[in-house]
Amino acid sequence: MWSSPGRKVVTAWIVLSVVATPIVAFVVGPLFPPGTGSAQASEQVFDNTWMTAIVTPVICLLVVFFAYVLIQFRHTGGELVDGPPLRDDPQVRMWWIGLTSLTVLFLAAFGSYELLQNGSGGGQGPNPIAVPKGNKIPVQVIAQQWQFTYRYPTYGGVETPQLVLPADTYIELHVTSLDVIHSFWAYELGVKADANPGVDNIAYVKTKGPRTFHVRCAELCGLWHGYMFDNGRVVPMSQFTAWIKTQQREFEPIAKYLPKYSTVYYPDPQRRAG
Ligand SMILES: [Cu+2]
Repeated sequence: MWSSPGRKVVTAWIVLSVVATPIVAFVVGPLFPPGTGSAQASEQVFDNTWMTAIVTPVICLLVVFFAYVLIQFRHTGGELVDGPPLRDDPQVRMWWIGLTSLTVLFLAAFGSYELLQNGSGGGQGPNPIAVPKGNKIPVQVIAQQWQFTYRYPTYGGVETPQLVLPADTYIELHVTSLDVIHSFWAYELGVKADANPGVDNIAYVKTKGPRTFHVRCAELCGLWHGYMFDNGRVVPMSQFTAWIKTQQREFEPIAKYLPKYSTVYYPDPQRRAG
């Protein structure tokens, strides 16, 4: 079936793939971002590891073939003669179409299935289709130029500039904006959701143990976009309960100036009427 150089390329490809794929799957993959700060973050690392491991043999083939071509067709002074064309080789054609189709279809199915598992940490808009089961604590993320504030509707709608979440708990994030487009990116939690004015963008995340995490705006939103960052904290439930009480007390004086909790806000009173 194969000519001798063809066999050499295939052998080198198989050997390289057999060596490289487990290294990618078990050594490199677990180091991928965003780490294991939440259930969704861990799932993202798992998915990215799998998908990278699957494309590793494809990359190995490119590397081997490139190396083969560089050596085989280097200029030696004599006349370079082209080999017979592969274009009409039915076996090459069958393997090429079969393997590439199988790889792409598998990755599409795997990716779609994983996306629908637990919401994957991404914003799903106002009507999410991947809704995790069980109790969830709603937390509203309000973006504005150039900071985030957070409202806790099940704790009297208190609004605070700090993001504190209880550990080992499902959180339902409602992300919105008061002015221009922003994006709420809680890096270590594997959450990224657009914050658009007039939109209630819902994302789910299941926290793990206590930790701090970074929050950044991930959508160019004006002059101070680069300074729109913050730290959030995941704390034990008892500590969270104590913290939310202090927030309620601290922000009590301004509570009466806040609009009633709503999925979206219009700072312009004329628009609020509509
Ligand atoms: Cu922003």
